[in-house]
Amino acid sequence: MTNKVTLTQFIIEQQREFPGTSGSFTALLNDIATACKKISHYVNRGELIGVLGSAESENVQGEVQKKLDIITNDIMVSALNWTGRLAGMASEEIDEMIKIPGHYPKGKYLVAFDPLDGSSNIDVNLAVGTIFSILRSREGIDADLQDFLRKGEEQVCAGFVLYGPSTMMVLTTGHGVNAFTLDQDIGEFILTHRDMRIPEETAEFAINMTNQRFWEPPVQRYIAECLQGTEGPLGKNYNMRWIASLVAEVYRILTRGGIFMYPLDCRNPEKPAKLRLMYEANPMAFIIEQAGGVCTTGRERILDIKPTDIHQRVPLILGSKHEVERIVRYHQEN
Ligand code: AFP
Repeated sequence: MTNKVTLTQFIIEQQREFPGTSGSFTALLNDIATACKKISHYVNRGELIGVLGSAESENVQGEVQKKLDIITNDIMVSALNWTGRLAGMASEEIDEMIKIPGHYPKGKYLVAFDPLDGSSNIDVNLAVGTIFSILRSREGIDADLQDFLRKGEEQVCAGFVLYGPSTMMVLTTGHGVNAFTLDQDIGEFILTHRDMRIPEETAEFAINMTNQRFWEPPVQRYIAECLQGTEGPLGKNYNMRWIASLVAEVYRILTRGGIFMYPLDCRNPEKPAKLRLMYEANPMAFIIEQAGGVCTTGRERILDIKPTDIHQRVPLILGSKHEVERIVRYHQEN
Protein backbone atom coordinates (compact mmCIF):
# COMPACT_ATOMS: atom_id res chain seq x y z
CA MET A 1 0.00 0.00 0.00
CA THR A 2 2.81 2.39 0.92
CA ASN A 3 3.94 3.15 -2.63
CA LYS A 4 0.45 3.69 -4.08
CA VAL A 5 -0.43 7.19 -5.30
CA THR A 6 -3.77 8.53 -4.06
CA LEU A 7 -5.96 10.94 -6.05
CA THR A 8 -5.12 13.74 -3.59
CA GLN A 9 -1.37 13.18 -3.87
CA PHE A 10 -1.61 13.02 -7.66
CA ILE A 11 -3.50 16.32 -7.89
CA ILE A 12 -1.28 18.13 -5.38
CA GLU A 13 1.84 17.01 -7.26
CA GLN A 14 0.31 18.08 -10.59
CA GLN A 15 -0.71 21.48 -9.16
CA ARG A 16 2.82 22.13 -7.85
CA GLU A 17 3.90 22.58 -11.44
CA PHE A 18 1.74 25.74 -11.55
CA PRO A 19 3.20 28.25 -9.06
CA GLY A 20 0.67 30.45 -7.27
CA THR A 21 -2.14 27.88 -7.07
CA SER A 22 -4.19 28.32 -3.91
CA GLY A 23 -5.13 24.69 -3.23
CA SER A 24 -8.77 25.49 -3.95
CA PHE A 25 -8.86 23.26 -7.06
CA THR A 26 -7.33 20.30 -5.19
CA ALA A 27 -9.88 20.78 -2.43
CA LEU A 28 -12.74 20.94 -4.96
CA LEU A 29 -11.66 17.65 -6.54
CA ASN A 30 -11.52 16.10 -3.09
CA ASP A 31 -15.07 17.33 -2.41
CA ILE A 32 -16.26 15.74 -5.68
CA ALA A 33 -14.41 12.51 -4.83
CA THR A 34 -16.07 12.42 -1.40
CA ALA A 35 -19.53 12.90 -2.95
CA CYS A 36 -18.83 10.13 -5.47
CA LYS A 37 -17.69 7.73 -2.74
CA LYS A 38 -21.03 8.35 -1.04
CA ILE A 39 -22.89 7.76 -4.32
CA SER A 40 -20.86 4.57 -4.84
CA HIS A 41 -22.06 3.39 -1.43
CA TYR A 42 -25.74 4.05 -2.30
CA VAL A 43 -25.45 2.42 -5.74
CA ASN A 44 -23.69 -0.57 -4.23
CA ARG A 45 -26.22 -1.05 -1.40
CA GLY A 46 -29.16 -0.74 -3.85
CA GLU A 47 -32.32 -2.50 -2.73
CA LEU A 48 -30.82 -3.25 0.70
CA ILE A 49 -31.44 0.41 1.56
CA GLY A 50 -34.52 0.83 -0.66
CA VAL A 51 -33.03 3.25 -3.21
CA LEU A 52 -33.93 1.43 -6.46
CA GLY A 53 -36.99 2.13 -8.61
CA SER A 54 -38.80 5.13 -9.95
CA ALA A 55 -39.37 8.35 -8.03
CA GLU A 56 -42.47 8.89 -10.20
CA SER A 57 -41.43 12.44 -11.04
CA GLU A 58 -39.99 14.02 -14.21
CA ASN A 59 -36.81 16.06 -14.57
CA VAL A 60 -36.33 19.16 -16.73
CA GLN A 61 -35.60 16.90 -19.72
CA GLY A 62 -39.07 15.33 -19.37
CA GLU A 63 -37.48 12.01 -18.34
CA VAL A 64 -38.95 9.93 -15.54
CA GLN A 65 -36.60 10.20 -12.57
CA LYS A 66 -35.29 7.26 -10.59
CA LYS A 67 -35.08 7.60 -6.82
CA LEU A 68 -31.31 7.52 -7.21
CA ASP A 69 -31.39 10.43 -9.72
CA ILE A 70 -32.78 12.58 -6.92
CA ILE A 71 -30.62 11.14 -4.12
CA THR A 72 -27.37 11.49 -6.10
CA ASN A 73 -28.23 15.04 -7.15
CA ASP A 74 -28.79 15.95 -3.48
CA ILE A 75 -25.49 14.31 -2.52
CA MET A 76 -23.58 16.36 -5.11
CA VAL A 77 -25.27 19.64 -4.16
CA SER A 78 -24.88 19.23 -0.42
CA ALA A 79 -21.23 18.13 -0.76
CA LEU A 80 -20.32 21.20 -2.84
CA ASN A 81 -22.54 24.18 -2.00
CA TRP A 82 -21.05 25.16 1.39
CA THR A 83 -17.32 24.85 0.70
CA GLY A 84 -16.56 28.34 -0.60
CA ARG A 85 -14.91 26.88 -3.69
CA LEU A 86 -17.81 27.35 -6.13
CA ALA A 87 -19.66 30.32 -7.58
CA GLY A 88 -22.48 28.17 -8.95
CA MET A 89 -23.51 24.71 -10.13
CA ALA A 90 -25.63 23.22 -12.91
CA SER A 91 -27.16 19.76 -12.79
CA GLU A 92 -28.80 17.71 -15.51
CA GLU A 93 -31.59 17.03 -13.02
CA ILE A 94 -32.37 20.67 -12.15
CA ASP A 95 -34.09 23.19 -14.41
CA GLU A 96 -32.33 26.37 -13.28
CA MET A 97 -28.68 27.00 -12.47
CA ILE A 98 -28.02 26.10 -8.81
CA LYS A 99 -27.01 29.12 -6.74
CA ILE A 100 -24.70 28.97 -3.74
CA PRO A 101 -26.80 29.78 -0.64
CA GLY A 102 -26.33 33.42 0.42
CA HIS A 103 -24.67 32.67 3.76
CA TYR A 104 -21.82 30.69 2.17
CA PRO A 105 -18.71 32.28 0.59
CA LYS A 106 -18.38 32.13 -3.21
CA GLY A 107 -15.33 30.60 -4.85
CA LYS A 108 -13.73 30.77 -8.28
CA TYR A 109 -15.06 27.61 -9.95
CA LEU A 110 -18.26 26.34 -11.55
CA VAL A 111 -19.29 22.70 -11.73
CA ALA A 112 -21.76 21.17 -14.19
CA PHE A 113 -22.69 17.56 -13.49
CA ASP A 114 -24.87 14.62 -14.39
CA PRO A 115 -25.21 12.96 -10.97
CA LEU A 116 -26.26 9.54 -12.28
CA ASP A 117 -25.68 8.93 -15.96
CA GLY A 118 -27.24 5.77 -17.39
CA SER A 119 -29.75 5.64 -14.55
CA SER A 120 -32.15 3.56 -16.65
CA ASN A 121 -29.61 0.78 -15.99
CA ILE A 122 -29.75 1.01 -12.24
CA ASP A 123 -32.65 -1.38 -11.65
CA VAL A 124 -31.02 -4.07 -13.81
CA ASN A 125 -27.72 -3.80 -11.92
CA LEU A 126 -25.58 -2.49 -14.80
CA ALA A 127 -22.90 0.20 -14.75
CA VAL A 128 -23.87 3.83 -14.10
CA GLY A 129 -21.75 6.90 -13.37
CA THR A 130 -21.38 10.53 -12.34
CA ILE A 131 -19.98 12.99 -14.92
CA PHE A 132 -18.57 16.42 -14.03
CA SER A 133 -17.09 19.43 -15.77
CA ILE A 134 -15.25 22.30 -14.05
CA LEU A 135 -15.01 25.85 -15.41
CA ARG A 136 -13.36 28.91 -13.91
CA SER A 137 -15.65 31.71 -12.76
CA ARG A 138 -15.43 35.26 -11.46
CA GLU A 139 -14.09 34.88 -7.92
CA GLY A 140 -16.18 35.81 -4.90
CA ILE A 141 -19.49 36.59 -6.61
CA ASP A 142 -22.53 34.57 -7.60
CA ALA A 143 -22.22 33.14 -11.10
CA ASP A 144 -24.95 33.88 -13.62
CA LEU A 145 -26.12 31.84 -16.58
CA GLN A 146 -23.66 33.51 -18.97
CA ASP A 147 -20.75 32.28 -16.83
CA PHE A 148 -21.80 28.71 -17.67
CA LEU A 149 -22.47 29.25 -21.38
CA ARG A 150 -18.85 28.87 -22.45
CA LYS A 151 -17.22 26.57 -24.96
CA GLY A 152 -16.06 23.16 -23.72
CA GLU A 153 -12.59 24.28 -24.78
CA GLU A 154 -12.52 26.43 -21.61
CA GLN A 155 -12.98 23.55 -19.16
CA VAL A 156 -10.18 23.33 -16.59
CA CYS A 157 -11.03 19.78 -15.62
CA ALA A 158 -13.44 17.03 -16.60
CA GLY A 159 -14.02 13.61 -15.19
CA PHE A 160 -16.41 10.81 -14.50
CA VAL A 161 -16.83 8.14 -11.88
CA LEU A 162 -17.94 4.74 -13.11
CA TYR A 163 -19.85 2.59 -10.62
CA GLY A 164 -19.11 -0.79 -12.18
CA PRO A 165 -17.52 -3.97 -10.82
CA SER A 166 -14.93 -1.49 -9.48
CA THR A 167 -15.65 2.17 -8.77
CA MET A 168 -13.26 4.21 -10.90
CA MET A 169 -12.61 7.91 -11.42
CA VAL A 170 -11.32 9.03 -14.81
CA LEU A 171 -9.87 12.52 -14.85
CA THR A 172 -8.23 15.12 -17.05
CA THR A 173 -6.93 18.58 -16.23
CA GLY A 174 -5.63 19.04 -19.77
CA HIS A 175 -2.45 17.01 -19.21
CA GLY A 176 -3.51 13.55 -20.35
CA VAL A 177 -6.04 11.18 -18.83
CA ASN A 178 -5.53 9.15 -15.68
CA ALA A 179 -7.82 6.71 -13.89
CA PHE A 180 -8.10 5.89 -10.20
CA THR A 181 -9.71 2.83 -8.63
CA LEU A 182 -11.58 3.21 -5.35
CA ASP A 183 -9.97 1.02 -2.70
CA GLN A 184 -13.06 0.33 -0.60
CA ASP A 185 -10.95 -0.86 2.36
CA ILE A 186 -9.21 2.47 2.89
CA GLY A 187 -11.76 4.75 1.17
CA GLU A 188 -9.24 6.29 -1.26
CA PHE A 189 -9.06 6.55 -5.04
CA ILE A 190 -5.70 5.02 -6.06
CA LEU A 191 -3.94 5.81 -9.34
CA THR A 192 -4.18 2.60 -11.39
CA HIS A 193 -4.21 3.69 -15.06
CA ARG A 194 -1.65 6.32 -16.07
CA ASP A 195 -1.84 8.35 -19.28
CA MET A 196 -4.62 6.42 -21.00
CA ARG A 197 -4.43 6.44 -24.83
CA ILE A 198 -7.16 5.43 -27.26
CA PRO A 199 -5.97 3.25 -30.16
CA GLU A 200 -6.40 5.18 -33.44
CA GLU A 201 -7.89 2.19 -35.26
CA THR A 202 -10.86 0.13 -34.15
CA ALA A 203 -13.35 -2.47 -35.31
CA GLU A 204 -15.96 -1.91 -32.59
CA PHE A 205 -18.91 0.48 -32.69
CA ALA A 206 -21.63 1.42 -30.21
CA ILE A 207 -24.94 2.81 -31.40
CA ASN A 208 -28.60 2.22 -30.57
CA MET A 209 -29.57 0.31 -33.75
CA THR A 210 -33.29 0.63 -33.03
CA ASN A 211 -33.05 4.28 -34.13
CA GLN A 212 -31.55 3.37 -37.51
CA ARG A 213 -34.51 4.55 -39.60
CA PHE A 214 -34.18 8.05 -38.12
CA TRP A 215 -30.47 8.64 -38.85
CA GLU A 216 -28.99 10.91 -41.50
CA PRO A 217 -27.29 9.47 -44.64
CA PRO A 218 -23.64 9.77 -43.44
CA VAL A 219 -24.35 7.64 -40.35
CA GLN A 220 -26.48 5.19 -42.39
CA ARG A 221 -23.58 4.84 -44.81
CA TYR A 222 -20.96 4.25 -42.10
CA ILE A 223 -22.98 1.62 -40.23
CA ALA A 224 -23.96 -0.13 -43.48
CA GLU A 225 -20.26 -0.35 -44.37
CA CYS A 226 -19.36 -1.71 -40.90
CA LEU A 227 -22.03 -4.40 -41.25
CA GLN A 228 -20.60 -5.53 -44.61
CA GLY A 229 -17.45 -6.63 -42.75
CA THR A 230 -14.56 -8.00 -44.78
CA GLU A 231 -16.71 -7.96 -47.93
CA GLY A 232 -17.35 -4.20 -47.65
CA PRO A 233 -15.22 -1.06 -48.28
CA LEU A 234 -13.85 -1.02 -44.70
CA GLY A 235 -12.40 -4.50 -45.21
CA LYS A 236 -12.81 -5.79 -41.64
CA ASN A 237 -15.41 -7.43 -39.43
CA TYR A 238 -16.88 -5.18 -36.75
CA ASN A 239 -18.13 -5.94 -33.27
CA MET A 240 -21.08 -4.04 -31.74
CA ARG A 241 -21.80 -2.96 -28.14
CA TRP A 242 -24.61 -0.87 -26.62
CA ILE A 243 -24.70 -0.51 -22.84
CA ALA A 244 -26.98 2.60 -22.82
CA SER A 245 -24.64 4.15 -20.28
CA LEU A 246 -22.25 6.73 -21.70
CA VAL A 247 -19.77 6.39 -18.82
CA ALA A 248 -19.39 2.66 -19.43
CA GLU A 249 -19.07 3.11 -23.22
CA VAL A 250 -16.41 5.83 -22.83
CA TYR A 251 -14.46 3.76 -20.33
CA ARG A 252 -14.45 0.83 -22.75
CA ILE A 253 -13.24 3.10 -25.56
CA LEU A 254 -10.47 4.51 -23.34
CA THR A 255 -9.23 1.01 -22.58
CA ARG A 256 -9.53 -0.80 -25.93
CA GLY A 257 -10.65 1.75 -28.53
CA GLY A 258 -13.95 1.93 -30.38
CA ILE A 259 -16.50 4.45 -31.53
CA PHE A 260 -19.67 5.68 -29.82
CA MET A 261 -22.48 7.44 -31.66
CA TYR A 262 -25.69 9.10 -30.57
CA PRO A 263 -26.20 10.98 -33.83
CA LEU A 264 -28.73 13.54 -35.01
CA ASP A 265 -32.07 11.89 -35.74
CA CYS A 266 -35.47 12.91 -37.07
CA ARG A 267 -37.67 11.10 -34.51
CA ASN A 268 -38.82 14.28 -32.83
CA PRO A 269 -38.02 17.60 -34.58
CA GLU A 270 -38.10 19.31 -31.16
CA LYS A 271 -35.30 16.99 -29.94
CA PRO A 272 -33.03 16.19 -32.90
CA ALA A 273 -30.31 15.03 -30.49
CA LYS A 274 -30.40 13.25 -27.15
CA LEU A 275 -27.24 13.84 -25.14
CA ARG A 276 -26.55 17.01 -23.19
CA LEU A 277 -23.70 19.31 -24.16
CA MET A 278 -22.72 20.58 -20.72
CA TYR A 279 -23.16 17.43 -18.63
CA GLU A 280 -22.19 14.70 -21.10
CA ALA A 281 -20.66 15.81 -24.42
CA ASN A 282 -18.25 18.51 -23.16
CA PRO A 283 -16.63 16.58 -20.30
CA MET A 284 -16.38 13.41 -22.41
CA ALA A 285 -14.94 15.40 -25.34
CA PHE A 286 -12.22 16.88 -23.11
CA ILE A 287 -11.31 13.39 -21.84
CA ILE A 288 -11.44 11.74 -25.27
CA GLU A 289 -9.28 14.41 -26.93
CA GLN A 290 -6.76 14.27 -24.09
CA ALA A 291 -6.48 10.51 -24.68
CA GLY A 292 -5.81 11.02 -28.40
CA GLY A 293 -9.36 10.43 -29.67
CA VAL A 294 -11.78 12.69 -31.55
CA CYS A 295 -15.19 14.02 -30.49
CA THR A 296 -17.62 15.70 -32.87
CA THR A 297 -21.24 16.23 -33.80
CA GLY A 298 -20.29 14.98 -37.29
CA ARG A 299 -20.13 18.59 -38.46
CA GLU A 300 -18.38 20.41 -35.64
CA ARG A 301 -15.85 19.70 -32.89
CA ILE A 302 -17.80 19.38 -29.62
CA LEU A 303 -15.36 21.59 -27.66
CA ASP A 304 -15.91 24.46 -30.17
CA ILE A 305 -19.67 24.71 -29.59
CA LYS A 306 -20.82 27.90 -27.86
CA PRO A 307 -23.74 26.81 -25.67
CA THR A 308 -27.00 28.73 -25.82
CA ASP A 309 -28.70 26.91 -22.96
CA ILE A 310 -27.42 24.88 -20.00
CA HIS A 311 -29.62 21.92 -21.02
CA GLN A 312 -28.75 22.07 -24.74
CA ARG A 313 -28.58 18.71 -26.56
CA VAL A 314 -26.08 17.79 -29.27
CA PRO A 315 -25.35 14.85 -31.59
CA LEU A 316 -22.31 13.00 -30.22
CA ILE A 317 -19.77 10.89 -32.10
CA LEU A 318 -16.56 10.03 -30.25
CA GLY A 319 -13.72 7.57 -30.06
CA SER A 320 -10.81 6.21 -32.09
CA LYS A 321 -9.30 8.94 -34.25
CA HIS A 322 -9.29 7.37 -37.71
CA GLU A 323 -12.80 5.98 -37.44
CA VAL A 324 -14.35 9.24 -36.19
CA GLU A 325 -12.49 11.17 -38.89
CA ARG A 326 -14.03 8.83 -41.48
CA ILE A 327 -17.53 9.71 -40.26
CA VAL A 328 -16.71 13.43 -40.33
CA ARG A 329 -15.58 12.94 -43.94
CA TYR A 330 -18.88 11.21 -44.77
CA HIS A 331 -20.72 14.22 -43.34
CA GLN A 332 -18.65 16.56 -45.52
CA GLU A 333 -19.19 14.47 -48.65
CA ASN A 334 -22.91 14.44 -47.97
P1 AFP B 1 -30.27 7.75 -18.74
O1 AFP B 1 -29.36 8.45 -17.75
O2 AFP B 1 -31.63 8.36 -18.80
O3 AFP B 1 -30.30 6.27 -18.56
O4 AFP B 1 -29.64 8.04 -20.19
C1 AFP B 1 -28.37 7.57 -20.48
C2 AFP B 1 -27.85 8.29 -21.70
O5 AFP B 1 -27.90 9.67 -21.51
C3 AFP B 1 -26.43 7.83 -22.04
O6 AFP B 1 -25.66 7.52 -20.92
C4 AFP B 1 -26.64 6.67 -22.98
O7 AFP B 1 -25.58 6.51 -23.87
C5 AFP B 1 -27.93 7.02 -23.70
O8 AFP B 1 -28.63 7.93 -22.84
C6 AFP B 1 -28.79 5.83 -23.96
O9 AFP B 1 -29.90 6.20 -24.70
P2 AFP B 1 -30.99 5.14 -25.26
O10 AFP B 1 -31.75 4.65 -24.06
O11 AFP B 1 -31.83 5.97 -26.18
O12 AFP B 1 -30.28 4.06 -25.98
